[in-house]
Amino acid sequence: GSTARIGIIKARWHPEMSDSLIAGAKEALAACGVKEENIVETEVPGSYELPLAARYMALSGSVDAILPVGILIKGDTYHFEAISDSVSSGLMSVGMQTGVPILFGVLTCMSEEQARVRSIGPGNHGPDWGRAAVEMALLRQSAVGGPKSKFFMGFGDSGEDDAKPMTRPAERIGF
Ligand code: DLZ
Repeated sequence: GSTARIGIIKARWHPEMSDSLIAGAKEALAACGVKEENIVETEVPGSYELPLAARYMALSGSVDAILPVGILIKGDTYHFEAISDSVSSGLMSVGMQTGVPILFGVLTCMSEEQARVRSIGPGNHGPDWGRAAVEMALLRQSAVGGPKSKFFMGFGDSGEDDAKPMTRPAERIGF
């Protein structure tokens, strides 16, 4: 993962659990060799905002894979189902439209207890998501080119003076 650039977007609801998920994901990124300076982090008010933020980040060209992290917990109304459905289909759609891998780091739980078991302690899903992000980042690099062909448009410092529009030589397309 030493060449992988990973974006993490956190939804601010249920912060204790989302922070634990992100800490677990970042431990896995480090174990895979992802450099700290190649991790871009931002946050949004809630899970509903994750797809658009993921789209902005994907279009910035600054990352090879994005891990949106949110926790949705069912309440008394249909709100949970509506948000869960739109967030999951929205994230998939961003990945398909932009070609930047978008992980599904959203817990959709029937109770807070279910969410705690999956976010804090040995059941933390964050490390799995981190490893999956690295695998997909490398898959993308092998398919469309690595960091040197980045098209940098925002989200922090590109880290390169010569950031330029992505070029895709024919020999680099494909697996
Ligand atoms: C409004 C709301 C509610 C009730 N519950 C959650 C939740 O459990 N998890 C979460 O990430 N966000 C929640 N939100 C906020 C919405 O995702 C969204 O941020 C607001 O409706 C503003 O668009």
